[in-house]
Amino acid sequence: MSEIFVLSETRGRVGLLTLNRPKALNALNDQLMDQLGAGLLAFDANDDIGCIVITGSEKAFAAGADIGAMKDWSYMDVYKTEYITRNWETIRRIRKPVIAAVAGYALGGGCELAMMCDFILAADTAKFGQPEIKIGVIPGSGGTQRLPRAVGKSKAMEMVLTGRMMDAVEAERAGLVSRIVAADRLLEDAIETATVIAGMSLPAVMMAKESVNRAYESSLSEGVLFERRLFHSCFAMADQKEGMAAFVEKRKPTFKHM
Ligand code: CO8
Repeated sequence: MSEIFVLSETRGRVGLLTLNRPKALNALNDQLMDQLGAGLLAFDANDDIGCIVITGSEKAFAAGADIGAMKDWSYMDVYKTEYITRNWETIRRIRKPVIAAVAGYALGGGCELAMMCDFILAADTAKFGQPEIKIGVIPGSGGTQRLPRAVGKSKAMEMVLTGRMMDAVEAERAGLVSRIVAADRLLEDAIETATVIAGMSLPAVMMAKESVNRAYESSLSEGVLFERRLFHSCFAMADQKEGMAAFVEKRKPTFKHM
């Protein structure tokens, strides 16, 4: 039986996935990425889950793709089988919100994984970086694309070219993370935030996620049009009727997630 590298549990309507390869600072090997993908897909398909949190350990969210596993690969191994990339794309198919709760190192593929999540909550101990250049390669899972979009070209370029890390304060200032919390509060805070999201109307949450993501992949006018179409479709939802009626009647809404 293969080792369990990702722990999966639920906290109310929140699905929690914990990367669990402590001896290698959660280096992301193929088995771990398969297990993470399976955990994400299971929560996405589970009607009782409204938001997902991915976290690591106190010392590392993930220190990158597994260098030991990659070191002897040839170009043909990588090109023909897409061996290292095939299971990194699963997270992009997840329609419910995914929060990265990052303490310690988020480096290389670990930083890329955090950036693939919908937003990042950082412990004050978090350190982000794309150090691939130091081992003779470049980021391979979106780092050169998502980092400039998050922090701007100049800072992204410096980080990718030098491999230097940024601490939580710099990451927050640059817009990479939504918020910094004390390390001993990170998981609690992430679950609290996820619980707030999971208490909203699920279809509205899914539409909001889809629409914000569209901002990255289209012109402003196309994005605004996309948002407007989704906004219009909210008026076909029972949760819109309930949410607005509850506001007018000065009570809490009871969403049916439909
Ligand atoms: N891969 C494999 N093992 C690792 C990795 C890694 N990325 N990072 C740490 N480890 C292992 C170490 O080898 C060590 O194992 P052992 O105890 O058996 O020797 C253990 O974790 C602890 O690490 P250290 O002793 O080095 O701990 P330190 O506290 O001294 O240092 C650092 C921590 C600074 C994080 C250091 O471990 C480090 O620099 N790690 C490598 C960081 C790095 O270069 N990451 C980028 C990897 S390449 C990449 O991610 C490409 C992504 C492309 C995605 C492709 C798929 C689509």
